[in-house]
Amino acid sequence: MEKKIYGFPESLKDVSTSYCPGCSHSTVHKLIAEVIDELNVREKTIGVAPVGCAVFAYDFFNFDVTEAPHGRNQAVSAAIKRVQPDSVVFSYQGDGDLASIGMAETIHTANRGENITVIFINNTNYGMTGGQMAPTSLLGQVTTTSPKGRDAGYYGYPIKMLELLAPLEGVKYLERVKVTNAVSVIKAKKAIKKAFENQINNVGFSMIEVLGCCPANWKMDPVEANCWVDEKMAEYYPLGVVKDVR
Ligand SMILES: Cc1ncc(C[n+]2csc(CCOP(=O)(O)OP(=O)(O)O)c2C)c(N)n1
Ligand code: SF4
Repeated sequence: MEKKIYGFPESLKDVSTSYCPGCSHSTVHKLIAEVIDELNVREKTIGVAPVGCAVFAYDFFNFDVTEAPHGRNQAVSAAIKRVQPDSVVFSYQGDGDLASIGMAETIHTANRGENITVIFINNTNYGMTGGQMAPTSLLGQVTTTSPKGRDAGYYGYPIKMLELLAPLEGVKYLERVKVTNAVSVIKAKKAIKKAFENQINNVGFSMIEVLGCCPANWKMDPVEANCWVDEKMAEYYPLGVVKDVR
C-alpha cells in the first residue's frame, strides 16, 4: 500500500512569497504551517505579522493574520489572546522588531507570562530596510550602519534575548534553533511545535529564536549565508533549550 510521506500544508497558501532566495523566513513559515496542521488548530489560529520582511505574512498563511505597528506585536498578540482565550495566537518577529523598538513589549509580555507563542527570527540585521545594524548584529559584523564592523565600545554588545528573558518567572519555555540543514530543520520544527503545544495546554509564555540568514543584505549566496549561521552565529548564540519549566 502506498504511504503518503509529503503533502503541501493546508495552513500555507500556494502562492509565491516576497522573500529572497535562501531566506530563512520561507522555511520557518512552512514549519509553522505544518505544525498548525498537525495540531489541527488552523481555524482558531491568529498570527500577528511584524514590520520587516515578514510584513506580508498574511498573504502567505492560510489562516487569520493581523498586522501590528513596529515592535508592538506581543502587545497585540497578548490582547487578542486575552479577548479570545480559545484562540491560538502567535507573534512572528524579526530582531529589529522584537529586540529593538519592541524591547519593552517583549520584556513586559514575557514578565506577565502571557500564554502566547513567539517566533523570533534573528538574522542579525534590519533586513527589509536595507541591512542596518540590529541589537543582535555580531561584533565585527559589517552592516550599512556599522561599515567598519560592530565595535562593542561604540555600539555595545549583541543582545542574547533568550538569556535576557530566562530569569523572568512568567517565562516557561525558551529554545534557540537554526534551519540551515535537514537535521536542524527537523529540530526547529519540534521546538516550534512544543511552543504551540504549551499555549494549547495553558503552560504560558514560550519563545523560539531561530538563527536565520539574510543572504541579500549579508551579500552572500544562500549556501555561504547558511555556513555563516552555522559557524559564526551559532558560536555566539548557543543552540538548545535555555529554559523549560512546567
Ligand atoms: C515606527 C517604525 N519605525 C521604522 C519603521 C521602518 N522599518 C520597517 S521594517 C524595519 C526593520 C525590520 O527588521 P527586522 O525586524 O529585523 O526584520 P527583517 O526585515 O530582518 O525580517 C524598519 C526599521 C517602521 N515600519 N515603523
Ligand atoms: S532582505 Fe533578508 S530577511 Fe528580507 S527577504 Fe531578503 S533575505 Fe530575507
